[in-house]
Amino acid sequence: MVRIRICEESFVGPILKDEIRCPVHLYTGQEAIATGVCFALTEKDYIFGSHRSHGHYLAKGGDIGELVGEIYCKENGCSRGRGGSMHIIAPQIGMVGSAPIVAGTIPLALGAALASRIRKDKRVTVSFFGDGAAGEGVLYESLNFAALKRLPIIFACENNFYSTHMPIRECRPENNIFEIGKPFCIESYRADGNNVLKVYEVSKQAVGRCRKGQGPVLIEFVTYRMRGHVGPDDNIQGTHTDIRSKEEVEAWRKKDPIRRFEAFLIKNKIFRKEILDRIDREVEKEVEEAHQFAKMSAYPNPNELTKYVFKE
Ligand SMILES: Cc1ncc(C[n+]2csc(CCOP(=O)(O)OP(=O)(O)O)c2C)c(N)n1
Ligand SMILES: [Mg+2]
Repeated sequence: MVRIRICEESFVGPILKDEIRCPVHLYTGQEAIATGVCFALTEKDYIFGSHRSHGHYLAKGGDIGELVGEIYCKENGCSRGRGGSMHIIAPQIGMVGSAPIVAGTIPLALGAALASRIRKDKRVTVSFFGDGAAGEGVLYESLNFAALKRLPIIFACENNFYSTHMPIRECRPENNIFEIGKPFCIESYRADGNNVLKVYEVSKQAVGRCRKGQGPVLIEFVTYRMRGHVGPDDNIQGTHTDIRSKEEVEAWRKKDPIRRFEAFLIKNKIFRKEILDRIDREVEKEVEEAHQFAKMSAYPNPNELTKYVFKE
């Protein structure tokens, strides 16, 4: 969680200075979800992300230098600088890909789960998406198909109450995303997405069900993003108080998943504060090195624009 947080926050300065030019959707505040879910998976399992997927990539074990390289659109990035922040991929560790078409990766995840079912390889696939994707028809088609074929897939919805600047109360009559699995007879849960232990607990249970061939699971993780929807040009600092009141943001700041887990660790004498501080220093160094790695690299050669494009 600390690695994700410090890495995400390290982009704010370069975004505001226009050194990072692609749209960047920061995951600050939602770290417990990627971390808790991926901790319940093995390296062989698959995950698919969305436009806000740096955290998913890192939690699955993606290389931090290649992530930062990609966000600077450099040749040494994980998509060789062709994708930028919203096209993050590391198939070697099961991060099969992310893409910004809202709900667009859900049917891709479904296909991966179907492949696992056919191959009997026991892999579990997680599809991460936001509350906004719950307004897209393809999610419901995918739920139906997954249930019908009892596919080993977890639909992980990160409900942060906003889809760009649209509050969920303006686009759903009830804030009840976890209930959408029920008409398809899909085991469905709602969990506190800012409590990493709760996220892990429910994910472990869901992974167990999928592994045993008991069919798909839908989990709604309730959370909040601490930054604006997107940078560099759209309120990266999260201060659109006309959309999200200061009181609302402050109330969620008190539920910060990292601070909460740190308090738990200290209270239960698992870690001392000095150890937590040392982790912060180590990660800051690692992130600094990742930025150096990114800056060292060239931009992709324009003549090689279509080098990795699929051709028949
Ligand atoms: C099909 C489609 N419609 C609209 C957009 C524009 N868009 C980009 S992100 C976004 C909001 C997504 O909200 P949510 O799924 O809740 O994810 P969050 O940004 O909160 O993580 C929208 C509408 C898009 N990328 N794709
Ligand atoms: Mg959202």
